[in-house]
Amino acid sequence: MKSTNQHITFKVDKIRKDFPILSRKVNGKPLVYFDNAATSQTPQVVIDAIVNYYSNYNANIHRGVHTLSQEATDAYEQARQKIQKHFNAQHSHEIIFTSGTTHAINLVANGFSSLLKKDDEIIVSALEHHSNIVPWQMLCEQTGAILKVIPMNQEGELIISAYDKLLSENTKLVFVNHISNALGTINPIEEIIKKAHDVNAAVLVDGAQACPHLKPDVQALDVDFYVASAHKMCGPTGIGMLYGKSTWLNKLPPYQGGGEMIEEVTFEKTTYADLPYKFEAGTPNICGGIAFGVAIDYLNSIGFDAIASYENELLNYATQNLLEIEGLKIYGTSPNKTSVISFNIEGIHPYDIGTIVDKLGIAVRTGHHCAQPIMDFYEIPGTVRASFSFYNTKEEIDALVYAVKKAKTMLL
Ligand code: 7TS
Repeated sequence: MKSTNQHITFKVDKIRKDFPILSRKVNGKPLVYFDNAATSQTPQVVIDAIVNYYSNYNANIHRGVHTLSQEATDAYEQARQKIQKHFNAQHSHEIIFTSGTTHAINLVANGFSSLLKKDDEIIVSALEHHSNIVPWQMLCEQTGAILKVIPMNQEGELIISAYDKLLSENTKLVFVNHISNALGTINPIEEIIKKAHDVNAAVLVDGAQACPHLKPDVQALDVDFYVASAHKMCGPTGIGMLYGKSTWLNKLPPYQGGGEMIEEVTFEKTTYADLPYKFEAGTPNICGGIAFGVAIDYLNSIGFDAIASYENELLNYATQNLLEIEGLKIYGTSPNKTSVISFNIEGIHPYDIGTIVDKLGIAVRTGHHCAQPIMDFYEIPGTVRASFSFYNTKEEIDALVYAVKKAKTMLL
């Protein structure tokens, strides 16, 4: 991301007070939370929204004439509209609540099982999280479609010239993440979408890692499907969303059958509800949906330009300081990346570094990050991943650098 000087006005001390968990200690040290790519922390306004829901208007939605049910229904549907506005979807019924990114991807993959035939081609990228690989492999097994992979280079970028060669009139679907969870690379999704559309293929973009850092405009992108999880965006777990162009969502069959998703049921034939309810069988995560809307309001109150600029500052600071440690190698060196640093120290297993830095209160993720093909590409078992959010500080990065140096001295 491009650097600007906007961080000067970024009031991180004030922002940190919004997050109660940031004042706790871990192993006797102040918590340094650098596992934001796995899940973000929750600001008090979101916690309050959850408490308020269960304290004051907990009820099932879309079915009761009573006041509580109407209040809950209104709040849930208002959250859908907030999400629509945030992603600039044309219609609110193009926003489907799901339990998260994984659920949203499986919903689309399942829908395409009736639209694909043998030898149709599906393209994924080498940078995907397992949740954007395995559902498509399952779909290929069911339909006889063929999975092709856009390769990556040493910097952790997709090789677009190879993508050009994979595209053909047989390509029906392209799936790519907006930002890689393991390396932080920001993929050129505008170009990927445009090229797929040139051969009439549909595109699903996995925005799980992008949405905490930027504000996607689904109409400007002209993307067919865009998916995200609230828990990486300061919202709660168990809720996420699928954006789909209504033309596509109308074509796809329902994912699950049950209450809420029907128009009329008889034992002879059932007709399905209109969008979005066709894809929302059963009692949804009502409180989660409402809290997701509050999390989006919170992020917008800080502002995505300010977030991107400040996080870029943290990324540059951490990159420079970590690279001063001899033997430390960073994986994912694209100039176009977000605030994720995946690294190893020669001769040390990532798990051992993770364990020692945790003793000093620092939370990082270690392992393959559900992106084994990337680890296979670099021929490593995994990495240590530090992922920064707008509530992190340079002092916390200093603590990480100190802890990694200490781990190195202990382990080598
Ligand atoms: N896609 C990407 C790019 C992700 O990073 C993740 C989760 C998912 C999909 C799945 O999201 P879920 O909310 O349905 O679980 N990524 C990570 C991670 O990097 N560390 O823990 C979870």
